[in-house]
Amino acid sequence: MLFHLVLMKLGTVPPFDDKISSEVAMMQMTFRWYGDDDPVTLDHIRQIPGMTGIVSAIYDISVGEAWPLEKILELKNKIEAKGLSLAVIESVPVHEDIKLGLPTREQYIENYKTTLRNLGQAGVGVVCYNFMPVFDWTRSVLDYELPDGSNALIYNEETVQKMNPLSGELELPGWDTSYTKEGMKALLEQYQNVTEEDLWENLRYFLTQIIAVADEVGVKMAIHPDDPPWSIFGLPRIITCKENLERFINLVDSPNNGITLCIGSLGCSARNNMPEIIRHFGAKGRIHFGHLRNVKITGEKGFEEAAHKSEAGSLDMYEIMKAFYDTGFDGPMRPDHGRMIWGETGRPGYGLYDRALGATYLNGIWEALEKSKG
Ligand SMILES: [Mn+2]
Repeated sequence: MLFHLVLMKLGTVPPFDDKISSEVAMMQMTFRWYGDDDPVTLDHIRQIPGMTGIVSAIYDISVGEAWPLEKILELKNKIEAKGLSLAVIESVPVHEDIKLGLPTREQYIENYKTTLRNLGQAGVGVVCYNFMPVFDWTRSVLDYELPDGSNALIYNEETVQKMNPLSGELELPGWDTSYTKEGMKALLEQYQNVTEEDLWENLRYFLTQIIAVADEVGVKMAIHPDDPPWSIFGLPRIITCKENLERFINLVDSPNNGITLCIGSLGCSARNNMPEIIRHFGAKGRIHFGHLRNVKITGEKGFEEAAHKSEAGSLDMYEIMKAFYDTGFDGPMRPDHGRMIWGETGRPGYGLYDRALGATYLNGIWEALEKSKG
């Protein structure tokens, strides 16, 4: 600032020229933060070049309960005190009774609406969620050693298939361990007769009510694709490919019924052409949040998470970022899972260093796209 003032005196810099002037709306680079228990702190995150937004959630409220406004404001204030913004809530989890279509879903849907109203009141613009039965993201190994000595998450279908989900002895990483063995068994049994079509219908029922509230309070809902995008243990999975995403956005035709475009989730299936999918849904204005990660496809249903740079995996990150850019993406985006490098330990996929490198790389591509648009 001092330097700037001196130059002003010399007459080489016009006053007030430091505001960002750009004709296109700006993508916002964000970083996922797991709250006060996260070994990665807001002080770390704010030092990443170009980082302005936080993706977080409230973690001490049971799934299905409404989030009180005071707790949301407390989170927001904590983030803003560090000069960052609360850009996205990831996630507001959907109770299993809603996915199962049980009569008890009504109360959980009401609670979800209350949460959305409170988030809207707090000024949160985007909410990420998923509709995967029982299991969230699934991997077979969390600390697979890559040739360079770094560790990454990988998925091997054989390893996953060897597990019996009804044995009550599930040991795969990344799964909700809050279920008792009996609870998990009972839950899986409830899904025995739930078909993909049933899940679609239960999703439609949920969305019809939720999107009406999102419209009312101005919150963009962004469903996260299933990860990986195929069925595990015979459980239905539906947010898996372009065709199904098209069906999804037509369930409720509102701009607030949108997508978290997670490159690494959809992109670990070779049949998903990521730049094409981004261009298609970006042109319709339905992509509200971007998750950027590279994966190396190792088989029909196998992959290793990789460093963000294109050559490290199977996805062309330049073409992917260009698709976001060309379709005028102006929402939040974040580096997704990173490897563990430089001896860092912590939450698998969510260390500081590799995600920070990813953010910087992605920002670099974006700047080059902007400056070369001619
Ligand atoms: Mn993701």
